[in-house]
Amino acid sequence: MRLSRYFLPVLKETPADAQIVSHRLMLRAGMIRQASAGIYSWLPLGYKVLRKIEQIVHEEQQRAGHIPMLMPTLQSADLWRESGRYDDYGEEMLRVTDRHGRDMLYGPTNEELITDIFRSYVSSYKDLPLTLYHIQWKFRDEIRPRFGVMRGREFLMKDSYNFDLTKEDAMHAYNRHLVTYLRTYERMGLQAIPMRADSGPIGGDNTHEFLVLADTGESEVFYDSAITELSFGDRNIDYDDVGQCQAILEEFTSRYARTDETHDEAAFNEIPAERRRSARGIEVGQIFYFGTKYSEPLGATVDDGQGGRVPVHMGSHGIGVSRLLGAIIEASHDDKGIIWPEGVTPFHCGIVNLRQGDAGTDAACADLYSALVAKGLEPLYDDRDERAGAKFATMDLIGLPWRITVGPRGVEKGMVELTSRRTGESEEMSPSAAVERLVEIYEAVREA
Ligand code: 5CA
Repeated sequence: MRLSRYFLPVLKETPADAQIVSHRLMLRAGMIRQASAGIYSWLPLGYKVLRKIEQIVHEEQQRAGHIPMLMPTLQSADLWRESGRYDDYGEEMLRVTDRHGRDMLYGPTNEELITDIFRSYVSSYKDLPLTLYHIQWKFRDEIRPRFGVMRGREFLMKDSYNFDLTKEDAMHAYNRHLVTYLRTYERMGLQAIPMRADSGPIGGDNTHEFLVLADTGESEVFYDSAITELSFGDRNIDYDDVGQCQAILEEFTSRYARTDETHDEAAFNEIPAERRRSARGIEVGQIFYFGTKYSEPLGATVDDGQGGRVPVHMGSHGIGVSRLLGAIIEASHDDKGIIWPEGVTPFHCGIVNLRQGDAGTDAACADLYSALVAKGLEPLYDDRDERAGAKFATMDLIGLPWRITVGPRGVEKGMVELTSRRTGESEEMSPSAAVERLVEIYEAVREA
């Protein structure tokens, strides 16, 4: 993409109403624009990152055998009356009436709708286990939408739903989700710690939230610092292997880590004092096992193979896809702007032409651009007639992890400069060496 043809409305001024750094940077980098309180338009740069995050979520869900589908945003109130949640959900649910006077709602979550689909088609244990998921917009009429995409009213969520014959099978689905989440967040350059939490309006006793530690996080958390040394890394997982998934759950949840709702001071004080931490965190996902809470009232039963019919055991598992943009920026930025991890960057690298209009640098940039595209990489070429300082500032603000600078002196020697956004270190090399280096870097990311 050539910047002169792109739509990147960066802001010079720091928006006064944005309280946290990720919100400020998303506005300044022209990624989002507020449409109304807690509701945002995704401008091209923000939309690109959102799609990258979705892609990683899809890949990791499908790797574990979970099946993608899509349910609507508007739901009929009748199903929610059947489960008993229509009244319980309270003012966070946006209720609407259609022209026929039928009660509808903008879905805050999808347990009822998916259970209705399940009961309509599945009636035998032979069709289990089954895990379906979608990535869809949700609406929660939050009393205080704030911090940009962190606490929106409209937000994008990945929600999966497992259907199993027994509690044991459903717990395997729970553990399997935990494993997929560890991998998913690491691919986005995040450390997200599973913590014991409260289940709120979704229900059930078994639940973990995934928290990214950040001073601006809305959740208060307590944990054993030893947990931050764990990393999922490059493990080969058999998602059908009950023992393997269970072992990973134990490895990642055996240390004390809880949100304030379930915090237990006595248990916390058993951790050696030097490892006790209280901090703030951003909740980027939550997994639940709630048994037959929805299958029973909605009559989602299966033949159990022994002549009886039993309600299925279920769980639901969410990832805050749009919130993740904010979380990643909170975890990865400096005073100049965003620093995207390679896994989610909107463009693989920037190209800065230091002397636009000069035949030599223009031609070198055009060649470099084609060479990168030929290798499947997507560069953002700043071909505007701007000062070098302004071009660097824009690149630093939007946070592409790599920048290639092309200037007249370098071009004479057949050299360009490759700069890491994270370390600020630059290296002079030939254009083809720069392309090869980036190919290697992004191949390693793709394999992750
Ligand atoms: N049905 C379950 C799991 S699918 C559910 O709704 N879980 S949840 O309430 O925990 O939401 C899942 C994730 O969505 C949260 O962990 C959080 O990352 C994200 N989320 C929740 N509310 C908001 C919000 N107002 N703005 C942005 N993201 C949100």
